[in-house]
Amino acid sequence: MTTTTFSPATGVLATLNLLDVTVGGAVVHLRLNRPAKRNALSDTFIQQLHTAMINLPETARAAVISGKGDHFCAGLDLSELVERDIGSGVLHSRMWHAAFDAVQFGRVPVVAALHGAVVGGGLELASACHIRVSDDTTYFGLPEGQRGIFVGGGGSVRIPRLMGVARMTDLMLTGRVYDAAEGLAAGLTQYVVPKGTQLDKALALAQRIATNAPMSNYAVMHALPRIADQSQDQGLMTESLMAAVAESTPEAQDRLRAFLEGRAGKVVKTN
Ligand code: 1HE
Repeated sequence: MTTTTFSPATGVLATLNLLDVTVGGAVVHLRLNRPAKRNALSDTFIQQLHTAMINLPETARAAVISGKGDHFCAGLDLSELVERDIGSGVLHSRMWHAAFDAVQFGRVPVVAALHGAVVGGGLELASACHIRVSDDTTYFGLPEGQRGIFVGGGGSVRIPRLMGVARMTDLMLTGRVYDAAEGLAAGLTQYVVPKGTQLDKALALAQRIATNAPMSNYAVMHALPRIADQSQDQGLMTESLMAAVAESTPEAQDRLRAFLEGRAGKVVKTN
């Protein structure tokens, strides 16, 4: 159980009705707030998520995204799709890309706290986060095939990087649904915890992440996925540049000195 007190966010974050944003120290908690529609992602919802991600408080060092109600997220709001033409379909998908890029490549690492349905665009959102924590009610699916559509929120780019093309193809072609344990084995989620404890676990991880040096977190968020997309030769060069930037910050030097002087924690096994 987290002991940090969370208070309602101020400024533009307080004006968002589809996201309930609270702040506890260096951690921001964004809760999807449309439980009657299973947190289905309407255009306005996506815009508000984008707005939130680019307006996190200066003091934020990590964020958690969770969902209100019995499910994390039922994906795209299907009621808005029915009459979309080709041009607006492209723009709609690009709007999702911009919002989810703001999650993945924003200022702070984001932990997804998952429960219930994590399907379609809900899985696309979860895959834009940096770490996924699921409780044992969580299930993962990509029902786009049954709805006659395709992923459009970056899922074809991000989800294969977690679970591989073959598994994603299986989910999309057959309508197969993974439970939490299967999601863990496939790489869709990094933690599975007992029912109802996913938010506490996610907040605890976020609090731990928030204690890292910001430039180390930045390197993990921004350099690591790009290096993974580069050739070995280019990746090694990018790594050297990023490493030099991170280790030359005063914060890194203070932390290295603290370890050498016996003032920093040792590496211990935690869950
Ligand atoms: C919705 C949506 C939605 C629920 N768009 N309204 N996503 C899907 O294909 C998943 C569709 N949803 C479901 O399969 C189920 O709703 C759930 C398994 C997630 C939850 O079931 P349940 O029994 O708890 O809820 P429910 O009774 O099905 O839904 C409650 C209400 O939410 C109901 O509305 P109401 O006015 O009748 O109360 C539902 O219509 C509404 N609702 N899900 C709109 N998705 C960028 S491309 C991304 C592509 C995709 O995401 S495709 C996958 C879409």
